[in-house]
Amino acid sequence: MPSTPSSYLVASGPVLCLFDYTDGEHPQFGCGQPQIDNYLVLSPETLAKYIGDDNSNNTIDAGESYHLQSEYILASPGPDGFFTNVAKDPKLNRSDDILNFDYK
Ligand SMILES: [Ca+2]
Ligand SMILES: [Ca+2]
Repeated sequence: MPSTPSSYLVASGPVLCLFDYTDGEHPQFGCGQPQIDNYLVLSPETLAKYIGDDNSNNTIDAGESYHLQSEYILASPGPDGFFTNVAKDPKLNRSDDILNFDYK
């Protein structure tokens, strides 16, 4: 029986994914966890939440909505200068990040 490849909404490396989070890495520092915590890096978990993964299982399930309206993502950290970290703000209530789609 052939195995089914893993697939994710947001990932990087040898997996099937819609969005490779390394595309948004910091040009000087990369996108590991220390960089996500300290620099202008949008974490894969936060990006998945913005896209519509409300239960954080990295897929769009029944009852969730895919928020993108184009084939690309434009993201700005907004006036505070940092991307929201969904681990610290699970409902994104305090986020001032700006994206090219409505995520709320
Ligand atoms: Ca989900
Ligand atoms: Ca922000």
